[in-house]
Amino acid sequence: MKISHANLSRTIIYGTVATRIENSTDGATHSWKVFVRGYNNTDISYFIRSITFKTHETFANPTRNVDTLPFEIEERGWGEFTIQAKIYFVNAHERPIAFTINLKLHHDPQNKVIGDVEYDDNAIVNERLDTIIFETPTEGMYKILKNKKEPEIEGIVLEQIKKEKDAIERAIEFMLQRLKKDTST
Ligand code: SLL
Repeated sequence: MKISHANLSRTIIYGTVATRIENSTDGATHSWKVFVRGYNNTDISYFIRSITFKTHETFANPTRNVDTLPFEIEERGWGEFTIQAKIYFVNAHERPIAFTINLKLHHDPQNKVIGDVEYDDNAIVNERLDTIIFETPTEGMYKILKNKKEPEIEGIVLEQIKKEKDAIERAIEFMLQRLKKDTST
């Protein structure tokens, strides 16, 4: 059975963190990690059963499934690429969700740091915050989510989310005004 208009959501943070390897002998220039975690590193395993990370064909066993915390894999390498991630939920009937994570080994203006946890000064971090919306969850999933409170997002992260939301709203308003103008001429 499914519950409609459940209006439940969960925040996740995902990304990569890399550090340069000095005097490498095996061709690897960086050690890196790809991860999916909770805000402030809170436990997300009460609703996520496992996460599959599909790396690059140049790696041995490119597809790896992680079913215990932390949901991450560690590697060494020399190049950047896009990782395919797929989240499987604790209730096996809940549809898995798939998305991509960009592995970054170099500083880039596109890289973002959410700011809820600390990293080494020289780490190359690229993170995104996202919300999983359970619009019509299975009954089992509904129960799991309903019985547990999400950590509250505070401080600078909350401000960032608000800013982004405001920017989106301004963009929508701008488009609407433009459409109005176009149709009236
Ligand atoms: C590039 N399009 O050319 C990318 C591919 C692949 C990175 C990057 C393998 C490490 C290993 C590795 O780092 N692959 O085999 O140990 O930049």
